[in-house]
Amino acid sequence: MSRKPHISATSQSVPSGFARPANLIGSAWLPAAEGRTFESRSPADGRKVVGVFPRSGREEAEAAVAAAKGAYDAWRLTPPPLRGAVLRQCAAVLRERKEALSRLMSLEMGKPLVESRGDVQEAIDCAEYYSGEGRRLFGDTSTSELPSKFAMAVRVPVGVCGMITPWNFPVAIPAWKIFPAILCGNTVVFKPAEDAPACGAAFAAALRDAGVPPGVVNLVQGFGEEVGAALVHHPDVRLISFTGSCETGSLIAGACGQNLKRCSLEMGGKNAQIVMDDADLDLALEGALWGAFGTAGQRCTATSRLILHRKIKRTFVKRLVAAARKLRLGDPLNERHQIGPLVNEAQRERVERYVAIGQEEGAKLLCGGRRPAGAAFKHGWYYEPTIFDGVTPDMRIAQEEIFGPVTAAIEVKSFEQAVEVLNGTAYGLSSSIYTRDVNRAFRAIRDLEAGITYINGPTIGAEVHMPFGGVKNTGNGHREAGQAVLDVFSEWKSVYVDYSGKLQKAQIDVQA
Ligand code: UN1
Repeated sequence: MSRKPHISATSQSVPSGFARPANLIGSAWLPAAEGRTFESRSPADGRKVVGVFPRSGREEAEAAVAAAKGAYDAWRLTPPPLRGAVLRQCAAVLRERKEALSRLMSLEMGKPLVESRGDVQEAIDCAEYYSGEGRRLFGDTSTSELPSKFAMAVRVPVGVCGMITPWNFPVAIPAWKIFPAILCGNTVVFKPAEDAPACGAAFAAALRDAGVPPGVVNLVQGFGEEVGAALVHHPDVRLISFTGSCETGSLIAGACGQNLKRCSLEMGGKNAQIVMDDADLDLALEGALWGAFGTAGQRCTATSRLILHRKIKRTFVKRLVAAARKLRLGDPLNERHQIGPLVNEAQRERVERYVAIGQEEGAKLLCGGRRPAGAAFKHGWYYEPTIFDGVTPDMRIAQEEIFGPVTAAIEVKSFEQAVEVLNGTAYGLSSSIYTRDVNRAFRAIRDLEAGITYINGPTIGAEVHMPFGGVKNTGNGHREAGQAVLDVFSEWKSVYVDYSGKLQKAQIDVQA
């Protein structure tokens, strides 16, 4: 592979130096130690090279951890409002570069431009939200059981954090990990997905240009088994925050468990939208289309099951198929297009395997189930929006995460059965119900086993000031975003100040 960086013609609107083909270690942009590289290619046209990036390993990971460790004390001692001011600058730089970053994203990972803009906006929202946190970062003050004694709990940083992020939200997800982490006083080594290295580099460059001090955020490009594993096993990395597959997440959790490292995982989903017989069907239809086929179904929150009341099922499915057939597939940089390609060949093959499994299991393929024909699609990893009917809850296509534009319609007789089916998978990220009955809506809020429940909205659409994450195999009990993520990126320290001037013994001197 060539070591010379190459930016293709379609990325002309991306300023030079914007997505640097190098690691960021301290203040230096460096190639991989042995000069090894890997390419990032556009999923819309595999002939286009987006850039060539350092294929790093243990040595680069160690250098980045050392830089993060070196920067830690000065950053930890920087007052939080000043750390917040740096985040405000990050928001400003990201806003300035929003269009260029969005174009780079559509080119590199294939989602339509309008969605890429939403991804960058989510990062801007995060930077703004956590910049305000610099003047809060509240702890607790409490009482003491002893006289002339004061008790409080304060947040302290954890140390060096390793961030391992996916390609499907290549700016938003790094942002919602890195911004709260550095606001809390931690320093970071960031390993972007190997399918979105240019986005990772452009994001890291934006942070540096915004004034994040050297070493506070370091970037190491490369593969999970090489860089990711080195971070997970490094004794100076105190925390791993990971978003990705359950298989990788469980390996990370095992290693972190053995090394007594903090670890926050966001993994798969098998999200469902329930449509009851009293629902506004137009609204539910729009929600299902966006939820199932937005980002070509490559979201952890995608609607991969539709749980439909039997009274509306036929009409609903018929209308959904008609609408899905009208979705415009094509180059994600062309604003007319609603669905871009899948991220890479392996992902398309995975989707194809699941479509074959669905057919073998006896589900009825109503539309899609194939690659679109035509010259425009020849060099990209496109796949048509696919709807299965006659799916039963135990089928593999109703149980396993596909991560593509495939949704499975399951018929139910009642609200109770809908809840049971929705809850009947190993995952629990997002859920949705369309109904006009307020009692049912509240029962759904109470009974659906998921980290997120939408009433009369699709399964996608999380906002940055709300906790994000899931139950069961979707996570390991943590939440990202909102106030909740502060509990991931800080430790609680309890402080007792005894101003009585004598030894006082808790539980012994006073028995309440
Ligand atoms: C993901 O699905 O990987 O709610 C993250 C949403 C986005 C975040 C999704 N704001 O769809």
